Amino acid sequence: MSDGVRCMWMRGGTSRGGVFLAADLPADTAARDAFLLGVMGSPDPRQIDGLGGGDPLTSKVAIVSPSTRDDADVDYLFLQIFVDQALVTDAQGCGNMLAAVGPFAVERGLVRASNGETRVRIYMENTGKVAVARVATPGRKVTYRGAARIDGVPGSAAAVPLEFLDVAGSSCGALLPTGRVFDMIDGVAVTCIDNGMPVVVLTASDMGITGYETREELDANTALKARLETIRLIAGPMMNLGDVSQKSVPKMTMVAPPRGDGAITTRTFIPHRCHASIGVFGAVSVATACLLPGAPAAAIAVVPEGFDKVLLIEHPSGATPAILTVDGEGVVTGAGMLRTARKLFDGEVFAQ
Ligand code: NQM
Repeated sequence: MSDGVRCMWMRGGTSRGGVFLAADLPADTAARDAFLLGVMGSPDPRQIDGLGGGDPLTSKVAIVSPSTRDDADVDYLFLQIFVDQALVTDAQGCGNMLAAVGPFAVERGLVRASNGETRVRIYMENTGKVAVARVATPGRKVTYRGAARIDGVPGSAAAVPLEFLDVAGSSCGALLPTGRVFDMIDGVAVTCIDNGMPVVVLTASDMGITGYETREELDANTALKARLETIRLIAGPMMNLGDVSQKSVPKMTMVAPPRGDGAITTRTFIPHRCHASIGVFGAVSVATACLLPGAPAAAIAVVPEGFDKVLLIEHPSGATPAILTVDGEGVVTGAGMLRTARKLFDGEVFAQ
């Protein structure tokens, strides 16, 4: 048995995973990844010999260190630990685990708490961009208790508002990496977009579904999944992501007209399982696609007026409010989202 490594297990938004100080993990990437696969119990669909939970949304790691940058307090590296493959990827970020990073940084003493609320500037190593998290710190102590609710998480918790600075093209080099608002791939009109997360947005009806199916129904639809993967593998190089067969990006979001008072309904594959809700940067990217004249999503979206817009992105377990700021030309200049987080366990974790 290996020595234990200090780790905080946390829920960030609608995700869950291990949060580590970089200094506590092996410096060698291969040794680090082998250790993390052991922690999660991968590869195994049930992750029975680890803490992973058998779902990509609960098989996540955040690695945090003090930042040497002037514009950030801490650096955050996100790692997706695949469930049923021995794969660890840093090719995507995660805005849900991001919600756990601010509280963690304060708890571990990397950021000094203010009385009331503490701003934590987080450099996201995966994308080279900065986010600002506001952490509730009454009496200079992190609290996870509060009245904020997010769909996909029962109960309420302290709000962790997130603000994203200039995230367009963070993985693909441009908001629209193909230079077009839509492309035809395998006979389907798609928007290849990256406003913080590489996403292929396509209409559910073009894929032969309504877009209102449950996560379980879609996960059982092998023909749909094969078609989505065909499109994804073609889209990857077009989005400057290279061969994406071993990567968790781009995400595949099928959209349909809103059912409730939202802007659009979504079903997202991340990329081989259907998301229980939608990722944070995934939602921001889809919301941005809704604002692009000529994009398939824009044709069915209901978009609010004004320069500061809240687009409710409907998903299988409710809706996620993506906050977008647009300029006079309708170009998205800022984005944000309200999340919550919770400390679940603090201690040492072991891998065989
Ligand atoms: O898009 C899942 C999640 C995510 C990523 C995924 C995320 C984001 O919900 O910023 O949060 O898309 O793999 O945690």
